[in-house]
Amino acid sequence: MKKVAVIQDLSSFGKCSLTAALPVLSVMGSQACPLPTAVLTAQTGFSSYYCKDLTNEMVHYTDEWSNMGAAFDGIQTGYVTGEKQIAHIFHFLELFHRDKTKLLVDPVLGDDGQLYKMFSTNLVDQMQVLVKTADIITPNITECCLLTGISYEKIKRYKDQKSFFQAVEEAGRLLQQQTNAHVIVTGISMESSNEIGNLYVDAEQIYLKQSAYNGESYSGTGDLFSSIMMGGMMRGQSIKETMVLAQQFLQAAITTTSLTSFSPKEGIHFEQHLNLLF
Ligand code: PXL
Repeated sequence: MKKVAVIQDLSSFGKCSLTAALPVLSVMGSQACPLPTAVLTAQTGFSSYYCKDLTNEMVHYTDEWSNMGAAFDGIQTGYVTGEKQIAHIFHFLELFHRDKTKLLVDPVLGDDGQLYKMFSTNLVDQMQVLVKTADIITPNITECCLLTGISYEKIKRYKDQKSFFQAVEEAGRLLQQQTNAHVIVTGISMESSNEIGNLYVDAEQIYLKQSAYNGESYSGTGDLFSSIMMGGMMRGQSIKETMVLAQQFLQAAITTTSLTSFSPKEGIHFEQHLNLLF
């Protein structure tokens, strides 16, 4: 059985990070080994939450797992609480990132053109180094802009679809060239559009897949997406094929959620659709 180290926080409410990654990786047939970076009562989009930062505990996982002789087929990183955690991730990678290990970095930094308020530009600098070690990166447009230095406002100013997608393509291509990774730019949508897409870019190809969109931004969808990508890689599925599967899954779960009064910050009703990933 393939083993994936999942370096992420555990948020009790919000259906994101580890609460998204664990069920997805399990149903897709991999063993998920969580390295919890923080424990939160709820994800940071809630008006109030308590966060126990576990930065200083991360080294124990690295040491103990190394002493056990643990090895991973995949390593997945997501939300971090600060740049010190990225330093621990580098240490972890020195020990566990082998030639055959697939490393997925979801550079969780911001949304809607804004760096999340608890993050510093130092963190962006460190993330720029981390993404260069990855096999696959899954930024949204904001994160792609923060990592490449491309202007988010300039991309959003395009009002015709063709120029907008061309500008996103340019940003995705630049990130691909800077990192040499497989890049998927996620959650691409023009203002008031009823479609949302993901753009896959590697050294040879570029592929956009769009789905219907209800205009809401739900907690955890990026984490579910990146976990599905990791699950697919572990099963030997192609990135394109897995990306299409991830979109079908998210669309089904979002449709179910939109029929309820669930608030977007609470996440999506993905549990009853996990069979799509089996
Ligand atoms: O979904 C990304 C994420 C993960 N973990 C925490 C978050 C967020 C996004 O805001 O707050 C704690």
